[in-house]
Amino acid sequence: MNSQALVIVDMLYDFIDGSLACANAENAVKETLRFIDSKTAGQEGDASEILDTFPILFVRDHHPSDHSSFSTNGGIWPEHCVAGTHGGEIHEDLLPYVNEELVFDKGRDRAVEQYSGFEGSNSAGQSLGEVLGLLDATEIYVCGIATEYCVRNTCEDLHKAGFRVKLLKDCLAYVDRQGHEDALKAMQEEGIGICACQ
Ligand code: VGL
Ligand code: ZN
Repeated sequence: MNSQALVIVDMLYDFIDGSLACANAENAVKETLRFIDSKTAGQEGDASEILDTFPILFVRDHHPSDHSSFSTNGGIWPEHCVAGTHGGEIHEDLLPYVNEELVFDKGRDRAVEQYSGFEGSNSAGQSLGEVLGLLDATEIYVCGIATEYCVRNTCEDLHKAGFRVKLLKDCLAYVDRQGHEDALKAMQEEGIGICACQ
């Protein structure tokens, strides 16, 4: 039975080297791969066998081209992560770990901003919380982009839902360094675990 899982939030090209490129993004991807290697060290088999014992779930910002969060539509962000574009794709180095049933899209409705992975759903219509429950995961590592927005909201929802959250602080990228530090501090005060991971 699984008790641990990893949730990777929005490690998508627009947040890495695209329209909303965040600080430390390339490094965060590398550190995430290092973390996965360290968690699964000594295990035989390919990525799919690794996923049987250590599930890895992906959250994906997935907007229509007229999403209300885009500045062209009165929102605060440049156009980003439009469904079907390169900018909305998961970094290629992580693709060996992607299992379609464990990908949760959010922000699909043009009228609604969704920062939390909890608001997304997979292709079967299941939510992140529901699938983590089905996997019997209780301790959830989280990494991704951006600390202040989608990572923070996802961690807070996981924590509220009763999961033990361990945020991997070296595997994060952010819009603003101070905003990142402030978000880490606030999350720690809320009872979310912040860990160095290696
Ligand atoms: C995000 C801004 C807009 C995020 C998503 O993933 O943190 N930030 N959409
Ligand atoms: Zn977005």
